[in-house]
Amino acid sequence: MSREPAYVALGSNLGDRAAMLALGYRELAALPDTVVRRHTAPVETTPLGGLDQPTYLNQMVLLDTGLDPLTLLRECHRIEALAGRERRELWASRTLDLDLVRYGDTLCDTPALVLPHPGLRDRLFWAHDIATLESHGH
Ligand code: PH2
Ligand code: MG
Ligand code: MG
Repeated sequence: MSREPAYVALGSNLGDRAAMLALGYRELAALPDTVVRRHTAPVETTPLGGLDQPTYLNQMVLLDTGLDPLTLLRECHRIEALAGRERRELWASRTLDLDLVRYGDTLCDTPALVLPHPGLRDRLFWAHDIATLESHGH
């Protein structure tokens, strides 16, 4: 079965942030037809978006997955809910955020999903994590 490389960014700035990222990682690794190929170490990052909120812990994983992009996105939302994520306002503090940053060479721009993730433009830590994961590819 063919699988695609998918970069998923994990972020948390509420509760036990390290435990939230670990939960996200575990759940992503347990998805059907999916393996984690590589991951970066969690890093502290300054909150973007101009809101006064706690510091984030961010991490990125590289999956090989047979799930299509929308199915993977739906699974990400399910895992966020499992972590007690409440969706209130845009960019509010969150226990766990899972963003699909890149999915193979797929380009798409729909209300449900934009690929690559537009946040790549201003998130240097994402670009850095992708470069790290790519440089160790085999
Ligand atoms: N996510 C946001 C808003 N701001 N800032 C950092 N440092 N890291 C994030 O993951 C992040 C953010 C909305 O998703
Ligand atoms: Mg996000
Ligand atoms: Mg998100």
